[in-house]
Amino acid sequence: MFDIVELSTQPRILTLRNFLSDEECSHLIERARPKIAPSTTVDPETGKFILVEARSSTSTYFMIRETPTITGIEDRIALLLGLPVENGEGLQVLNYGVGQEYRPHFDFFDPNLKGSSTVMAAGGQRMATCIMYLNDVDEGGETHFPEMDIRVKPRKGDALLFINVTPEGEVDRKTLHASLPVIAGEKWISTKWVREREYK
Ligand code: PD2
Ligand code: ZN
Repeated sequence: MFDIVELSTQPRILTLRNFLSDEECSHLIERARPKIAPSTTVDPETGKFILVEARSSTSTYFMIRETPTITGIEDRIALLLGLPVENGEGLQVLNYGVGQEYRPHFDFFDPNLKGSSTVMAAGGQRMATCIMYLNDVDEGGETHFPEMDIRVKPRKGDALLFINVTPEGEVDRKTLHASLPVIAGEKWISTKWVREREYK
């Protein structure tokens, strides 16, 4: 079983110590490695996927329940959140080399932006984010919440879980977060974004 440490109550931010086993970490890295490519983000104006300087990592994704190991991880996240596996987007795997980062952003879709309705048509809002650290980073690469001055050092097997909406159901702008540049070594993570409804 993993240990849960609360970093913030609102927004709710939890670290889950030893959430993944070493085997689960290497399963994700080895299956992602051959297919990683420069990361894209959603263009807030058009809702289309675009390449941006703000996200310099390379990445790939899996289908939900793509392998028995992935199914095990997805079941655990679903149980913890009380939301069905079907609400999850496929796991993403990201790799950051030295100097690569993910600048401050929100994981929720901003209701004020034109492109959000396109991406929200399938499954609605991104209620929760679960970032899983797949390796130890020699230096840098912390996940940073600048509005709350919270920094989380990547530690192999740990996960970071946070809720992107307030209890009233509004998007929570205090969840602004970034991946600080890697200074030495490399960083591998896997992200699960969980929607309000079934994601199709
Ligand atoms: O790699 C991270 O620490 C990170 C930081 C911010 C990942 C994401 N966002 C994400 O995948 O949304
Ligand atoms: Zn993010």
